[in-house]
Amino acid sequence: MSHRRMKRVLVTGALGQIGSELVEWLREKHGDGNVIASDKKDDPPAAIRDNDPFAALDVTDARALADLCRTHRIDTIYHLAAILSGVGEQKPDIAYHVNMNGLKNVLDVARDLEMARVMVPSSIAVFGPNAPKWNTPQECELRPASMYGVTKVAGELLCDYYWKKYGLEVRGVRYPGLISHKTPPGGGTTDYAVAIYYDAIRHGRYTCFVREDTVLPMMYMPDALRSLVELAGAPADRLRYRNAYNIAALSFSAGELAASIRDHVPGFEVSYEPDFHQQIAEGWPHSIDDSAAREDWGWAPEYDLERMTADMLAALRKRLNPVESHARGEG
Ligand code: VAH
Repeated sequence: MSHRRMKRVLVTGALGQIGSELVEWLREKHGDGNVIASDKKDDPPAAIRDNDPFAALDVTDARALADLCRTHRIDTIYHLAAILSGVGEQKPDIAYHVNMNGLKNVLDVARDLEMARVMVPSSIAVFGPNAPKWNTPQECELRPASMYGVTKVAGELLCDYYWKKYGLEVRGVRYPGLISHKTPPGGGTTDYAVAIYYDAIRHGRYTCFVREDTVLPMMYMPDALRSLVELAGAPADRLRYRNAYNIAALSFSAGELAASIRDHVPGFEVSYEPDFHQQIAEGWPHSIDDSAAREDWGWAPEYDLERMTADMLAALRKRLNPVESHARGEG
C-alpha cells in the first residue's frame, strides 16, 4: 500500500467530546479538504459544517461506511464513535452494538481498502475492581465490571487481531477521564469533572454525582489530542503494544478538583450526592503507569491541575459570561 499519497482522514464521532476538537487539529495538520468529519447526529455546528465536508454516518451501517470511505478515498480513520460508561450502563444493548459492531465495521473497511492507519481510543475502563488501584500497570488482568469496559477490552483484542492477522496498522491509547470546554459534558462517569466547571461559572455551586474522596485518572483535552496524533506518527518498530497504551497526566479526587476551582471562584460550593456512577468509578484505577508510552514513543503530558483549571475557567467565562471575562481582562 503506497504511503506516498496525501492523507485522507475520516473522523467518526466527530461531534463528540474528543472528535469536535480533534477535527480542528487534524485539519490544521492535513489541510481542510483532507479531513472528513462524520457523526450519527446530522446537525453539525457551523465550526465543523462550514469549514469542510461533514457526513452524517452511523458506524453500525457497514455499507454506508464503506461507501463513504471509497467516495472520499479515506486512508486513515480516527474512530471515536462510541457509547460512554454512564449511558452504556443504562443502555447496555445499544452500547454493545455501537461499540462492537461499529468498531468491526471500521476495521473491516480499513482492511479491505488497505488503509495506512486506524486510531481507536480505549479507556482506563478496561481495568476492573481486581486491578491494582494505584499506578495500574500496562499489562494487567482486564476484568471490567461495566458494559463500556467490556466493549473496550473486546475492542482492544479485536484491534490486535486485525494487526496480527491482516497487518492493519491499528493503534490506540487507554484514555483516562478527559476534561474539555468545547463540548458540554457527555454520558461519561468522569464527566462530573467537566460539568463542575460549567456550574462553577453559571451557578457558583455544583452537585457532584461521585463521592468527594473519589480519585480518578484524568487528562486535559489538548494533551489527549496530542497523544493520539503522536502515537499515529510513531515509528512502527518502536511500538511494543498496539492496543492499547496506558497514558496518564493527572489523578485527583472530586474534592481536590473542587478546591482547585475554588481558588478561582471564591465561595464555590459543592455538595456530593453519589448516584449509579459511583459504582462504575469504584471499579476503575486511581492512577496509571504510563512508562511504556513514555519509553516507546516519548509520551509526556503538559497540563497539571492548576494549569487546566485556569484554562478551563477562562475559556468558559469567555463563552458563558463574557462581561465578567472582559472585566477580568481574560480577552
Ligand atoms: C467515561 N469519559 O467516563 C469516559 C472515559 C475513563 C472514562 O472512558 O465513560
